[in-house]
Amino acid sequence: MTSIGHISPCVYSVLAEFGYFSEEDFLTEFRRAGSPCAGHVERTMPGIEWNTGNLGQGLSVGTGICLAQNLLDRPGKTIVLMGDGEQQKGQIAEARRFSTKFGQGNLIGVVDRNHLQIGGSTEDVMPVRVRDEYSAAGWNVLYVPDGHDFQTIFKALKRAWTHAGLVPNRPTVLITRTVMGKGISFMEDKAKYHGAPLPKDDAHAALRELGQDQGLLEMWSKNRTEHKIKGTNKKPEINYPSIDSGKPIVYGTENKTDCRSAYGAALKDLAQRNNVPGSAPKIVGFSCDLEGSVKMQGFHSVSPSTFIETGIQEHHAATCAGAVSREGLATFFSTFGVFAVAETYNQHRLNDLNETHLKIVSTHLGLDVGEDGPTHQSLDYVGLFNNLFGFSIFMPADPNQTDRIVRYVATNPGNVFVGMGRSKLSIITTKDGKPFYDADYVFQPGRADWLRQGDKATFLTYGSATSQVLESWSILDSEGLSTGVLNMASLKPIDRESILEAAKKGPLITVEDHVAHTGLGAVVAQELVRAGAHQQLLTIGVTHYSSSGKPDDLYRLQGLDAESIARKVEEFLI
Ligand SMILES: Cc1ncc(C[n+]2csc(CCOP(=O)(O)OP(=O)(O)O)c2C)c(N)n1
Repeated sequence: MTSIGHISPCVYSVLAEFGYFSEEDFLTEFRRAGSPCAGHVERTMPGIEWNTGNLGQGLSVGTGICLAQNLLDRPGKTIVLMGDGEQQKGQIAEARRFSTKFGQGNLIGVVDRNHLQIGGSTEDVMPVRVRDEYSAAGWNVLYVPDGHDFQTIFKALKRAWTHAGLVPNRPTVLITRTVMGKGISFMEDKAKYHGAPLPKDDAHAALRELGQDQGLLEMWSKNRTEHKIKGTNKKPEINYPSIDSGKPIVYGTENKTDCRSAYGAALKDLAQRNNVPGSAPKIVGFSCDLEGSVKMQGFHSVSPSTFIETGIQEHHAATCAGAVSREGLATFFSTFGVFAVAETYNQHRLNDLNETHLKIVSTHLGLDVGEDGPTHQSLDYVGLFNNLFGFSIFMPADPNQTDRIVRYVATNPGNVFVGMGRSKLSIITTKDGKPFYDADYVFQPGRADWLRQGDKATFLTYGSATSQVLESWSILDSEGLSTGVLNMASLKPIDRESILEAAKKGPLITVEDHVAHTGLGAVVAQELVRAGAHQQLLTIGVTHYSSSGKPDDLYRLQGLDAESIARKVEEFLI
């Protein structure tokens, strides 16, 4: 595992040497459009298992692989190569603690201690006491004074591998002292050569010092110009377990329940069926010190060894969980919306590039968070996850739909964001008062549900807002205004056909507990324009940061309560 993705020329050279691909492929395609041979190591190339480049995430990936190895009783060790400037990243400190807590004797870190980074000396840019920090986190620390001497490196690696004389069940790090640019006198220890291609004269001088043929440079330049990019990407294999989805839990209309409790109950049931004592587990759950709030206690109690408490280390948890999800384990990552979405967006982006199968189930979304106030009211989850090409977005409208969605995502590979609010909700019913999402309901991505039919206009909504909209529908219905209600629980993929079907009937009204201009309203507007459908659209959502307070009061202040929605719709339609 190479955490410093920018050393791709070095990694590709070694892989070419070992026959993973030809030297020709590497030297003619490196960093060129359409080629898998990217500027930072990417798993499109044979021999690479994880795309990196965003520094600080690789150690978390290594801990994830080790965790899966230990849970599945798989032999082997994971070696993570890191830079010394990279040690400035906070996520590495998170990963260090995690690895110690989980007794990862199968993890070996290697730090390339060249004391240089882009801006110059690591001591000037931002000093880090690398050895002390690993030691303080409980790691075995081996110092390699000459990181250019293969025998010394080999001995240290062997010792780390066999754990000879080291504290057992603890990860080990090798701090290897190196000199950047080693072997080319004028480049040694000079930060200005970091990441910059050599001017032609310098390149010739370097070849001379290395005793290489001077014609090499021109030859490969010519080869590159003449070469046609083949663009042959390695096809990554999907490693996802077969999961028994169990039987749906149906919540009756007599009580209000929160979606997060329904998530907790479904996850516990899935664990009981799939994590059977005596055989390899299939489901893992990550929490970031919010086990009770995200309702993971049931899962924890029935599957303690696969309940992974990471502490308040969301960046690490997001990456580590992503890595675990690629190792044949259905992996859930749960925390509040602000931490599961905005706080860890870049980690999820890199997970997505790595085609993980992460199930982010986020509670506490929207103004529905209530009294915790604006810092905790996540309002951008649809907008942000809509940027990540591989992620699906599902927002259940009630506990019954939550149960089915959680079972669906557990049984299917791929990255998904499942979001919910905090409050207890009424069960969504049919017009005659029966649970709409009953035992026969099967969740289908890309399919919206007509909760109510009407001919003057259609509401499009999802998640916690659905209950408000159904109340608005009743108000308008009692006043003789016939509207339809579409529950768009699958926001990505979106049900284009239902949107256009609704647009044929009359104006559309989107209602959401989300920033009004980046959520469903924006998606629907795009779909209408794309299809050339001429229809009016009213977007109702959150328009400014709110305050603390009861969700109903916060909704009222932003015109998102049932009465205000009904009045806005009347005004809009008249
Ligand atoms: C999160 C992040 N910030 C900034 C960069 C840009 N960057 C690429 S390499 C580098 C310096 C890395 O220094 P170090 O870890 O010491 O590696 P080395 O100097 O040995 O190449 C930086 C800042 C990045 N890739 N990722």
